[in-house]
Amino acid sequence: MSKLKIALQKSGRLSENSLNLLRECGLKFPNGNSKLIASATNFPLEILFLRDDDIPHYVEQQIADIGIIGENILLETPKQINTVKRLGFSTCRLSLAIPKDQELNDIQELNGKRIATSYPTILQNFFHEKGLNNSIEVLSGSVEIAPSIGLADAIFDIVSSGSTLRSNGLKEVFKVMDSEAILVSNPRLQDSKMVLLNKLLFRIDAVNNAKKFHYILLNAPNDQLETITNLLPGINSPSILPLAKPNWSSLHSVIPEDDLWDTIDTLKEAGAEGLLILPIDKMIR
Ligand code: PRT
Ligand code: ZN
Repeated sequence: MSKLKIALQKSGRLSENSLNLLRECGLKFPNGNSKLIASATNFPLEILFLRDDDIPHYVEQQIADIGIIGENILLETPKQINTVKRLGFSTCRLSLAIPKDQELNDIQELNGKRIATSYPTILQNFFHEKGLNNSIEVLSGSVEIAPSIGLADAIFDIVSSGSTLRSNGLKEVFKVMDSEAILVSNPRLQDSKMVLLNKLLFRIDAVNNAKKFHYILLNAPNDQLETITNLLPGINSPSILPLAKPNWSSLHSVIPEDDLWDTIDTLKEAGAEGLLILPIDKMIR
């Protein structure tokens, strides 16, 4: 049977998260990525370890069928490949930054300034949209030193915690876009590979849905069950089991991660007691 080939970053900010996702999907493969190619032992999948910038080209040329990259890479060098799923890890933003002792009240004030970046296409598109005319200094790395050495007035770069900007005397003044890891695919996959991709996507959804919810068990007086059920509708509806204590029940459901603590407060006010919140490993709706 033909194997689905996935291109992953060999070493960098996407590598560990990408491999972890595959592991959470139940795939087993040799540890360590010192080799350039590895095969899963329990799924027809071959992993190619590459530099992230090369992945879109390999997927477009069908050397790899699918790949995991930062969204920013694809926007910078668009290719004939499909974005199949947003993966929610290796998140960052691409922002404009200026020396910290300067002020910028309006983005229009950047007009005519020199901006250093490794992402000229994204930046040019943004300037075009805003009607700005700037000269762009394209650098392949260490963009943040450009203002201090007199190469540029501002920079456009990836920001995560912001500490690189701060330690180079810069401050973020405008976020142009957010980015996260995405799963991309060649648009012309054979049917047999499509079956494998769909199988993998099903597992990724189960893993990612599980991260958005917790399992909750609680006890409540029967006269409060309706209120509590409305607060915890669960996947379909909660399970309710009678307790040995008269007129009390145990309710099992799922609770979204997003407003976990606010919901817990409301549940307590509604009379819930003995709440247990547990992680979910996989969730299939
Ligand atoms: O060697 P290879 O070409 O494969 O890797 P790379 O060095 O080009 O990429 P890598 O590993 O640095 O980043 C891969 C992808 O991770 C990027 O394309 C982004 O989509 C995403 N990502 C998430 C980041 C960051 N966070 C990040 N913080 N990419 C880069 N950075 C850098 C940024 O360039 C800046 O130098 O980290 C610094 C800023 O970090 P903070 O935390 O100080 O703000
Ligand atoms: Zn790279």
